[in-house]
Order: sequence, then C-alpha cells, then structure tokens
Amino acid sequence: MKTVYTDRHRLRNAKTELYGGAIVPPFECAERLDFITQRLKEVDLGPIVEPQSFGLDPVRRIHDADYLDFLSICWDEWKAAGFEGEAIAANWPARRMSSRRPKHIDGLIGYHALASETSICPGTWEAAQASADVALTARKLIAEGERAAFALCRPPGHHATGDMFGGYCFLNNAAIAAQAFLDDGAKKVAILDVDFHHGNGTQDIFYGRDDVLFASLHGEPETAFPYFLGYADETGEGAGRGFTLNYPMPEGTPFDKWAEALDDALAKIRGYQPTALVVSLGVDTFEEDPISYFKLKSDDYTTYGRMIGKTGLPTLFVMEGGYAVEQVGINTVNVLQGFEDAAPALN
Ligand code: Q9C
Ligand code: ZN
Repeated sequence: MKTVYTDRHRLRNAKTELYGGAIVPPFECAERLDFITQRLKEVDLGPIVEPQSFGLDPVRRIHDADYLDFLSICWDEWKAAGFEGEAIAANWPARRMSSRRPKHIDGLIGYHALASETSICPGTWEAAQASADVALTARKLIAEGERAAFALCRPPGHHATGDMFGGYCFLNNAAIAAQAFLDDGAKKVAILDVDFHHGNGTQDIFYGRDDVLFASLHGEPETAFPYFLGYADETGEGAGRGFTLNYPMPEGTPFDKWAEALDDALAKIRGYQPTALVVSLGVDTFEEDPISYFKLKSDDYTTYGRMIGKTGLPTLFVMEGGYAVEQVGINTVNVLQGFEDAAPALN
C-alpha cells in the first residue's frame, strides 16, 4: 500500500495546549509522524509519496468561506492584537447569547472554535492545507485503481466541522476526501471512524445526507471529549435518517467488546454497498494512550485491520489521533498490515 506524506506538517509546531487548567506541550505533536514513517520503512509497507496540490476548491465543498478566511488570517490578527501567547479561544456564544460573528480576533476565534485546548500558531493554516492535500492525493490513488492507500495526515481532521476547529483539527480531511469521491462520480461513500474520540465534525457535516454513511466507535460522551455529541440515539436527520451510526463505549472497554461494535458497523457498511470506504484511523484506543480510556493492545490493531480488509471495499485510511507517541507507529502500521493480509494489493 502506498502512503502519502509531506514534511509540511511540521509547519504546525504549536507550543501550547490548555489541559486540565495548565498550559502543556501539545499531545498532538510532529514526533507522532516520525514514529509512523519510521515503522512504515521498517516493515516496508510500500512507497511513501508526496502529495500534489489541489487548491481550496475541494476544501470549500466541506468548509464555509468565512471559516477558511478566519483560519487564513487568525495568526496575523492575533499577533496584531498584541497578545503574547498562541491564539486560543476563551469566549463563546453560549446559551441565550447572540451568534453573530464578531470582528475582533479574540471574539472571532471563539465563534470558530468548538473547544479551547487547541492553539493556533504560525504555520497552522499552511499545515492544515497540506494535510488536506495528503488526503486528496491518497484518494486519487484509489480513484486511479489502487485497492487502498494511507493518507498520513497531520494535523488530524475528524473534529473539524464546516465552520469550527478544535480537538487538534482544522480541516476535516476524511470529509473532504469522501466528498471528492462523490464529486468524482461515486454515488455512496462510507466513513468508519475508529479514533477513540467521536468524529463530531464528520457526523455534523453529513448528518442530513444519505450519500455518506458515517459510523463511529468512541468513548461515551458522558465521560469523553468532545462530550456534546456521539450518543447512540443520534442517527441522522431528514434524508440522512439512519445514515449515522454511533457506538459509544465506557471506560475500560477491551478489544473483544470494541470488536463486536466494529463487526456490527462493518456489516452495516457492507449492506450500504458504498463505492469506497474512508477510515478515520486514530490509534488513541491503545491501552497506554495518555488521554483516552480503551484497552486495545498492539496485536489487536492487526486483527481489526484484517476485519476491515475483509469488506473487500476500496479503502482510504486517513490518519487521525493517537498520542502514546512511541507506539503510534507500530499500532497504525499494524492496522495497515492486517488490512493487506486480508486484502492483498491488486498490483
Ligand atoms: N482529557 C484527536 O484525537 N482534549 N483529537 C482531550 C482529555 C481533546 C483529540 C482532553 C482531545 C482531542 C484527533
Ligand atoms: Zn482521538
């Protein structure tokens, strides 16, 4: 399987994350991808290729113009406002307040933020665009006949909505790629989100639509970020009714329970008969992940990669989370190897 990767992710090198009331070095760091590329080379999974640039048109299919404008100006305006730290949201249109869009960057950033842990620093916008190009390039490989491809995206994307960033995400790479499949002639695409966290952004983007089936396995919203979405009774609205599937699971969930949910999700994905499957691949389900609470072990990633491979669907893997930095490479590549085991490359 080919991997699409660029060093341009390093343009985002944030120094701060708001965590438990403290400013800490971000969990979502460049080093994560170093461990993944190192492991890809160790096991010789396949060629690692550079992305091509698709510009903003495919990004605009998912994200609002005023949100993209905000991302492009945020850092410069924050600096111009005279603030000392990285750009971080501290104000929201909370219940019973106006949702009109403020002008001052301190207000504007809250308008476009869904949480405050994620700082915007110089280079964030450029890295986010490169990350979307990685997903779009890997998608194109599949459109051109590859059985599968790995988009080694950073920053990740599944928390980003059409108009909000947060949870380390700015552009929703998986949604942008899914939409590109549709714009390229696919009638139906499925997105399977196996990151520990609920893919609230992806769900929100496709909630009213029946041309994208979205299934997410995640920590239950009562106790896990993003807290305000991901309940089992959220199943879609209007034309999208029945095309969102949520599998929230409690603290301590071991692989056998998690795999039952995956089995169910994969059966429904097969029944949907999509042209392609996009996997939002986060490995923060790992037992040693510092910010999550599932109990998957390294071998379990191989096992579930095989389960995904058995669907027989053309599959685009899009990197999302995973913060046990030194094991992120092994766990991620285990999924891809398990997949190839069950679904050998076509060429
Ligand atoms: N107590 C992704 O995995 N904060 N984003 C969690 C935990 C936000 C995770 C705090 C986590 C975002 C792509
Ligand atoms: Zn996550």
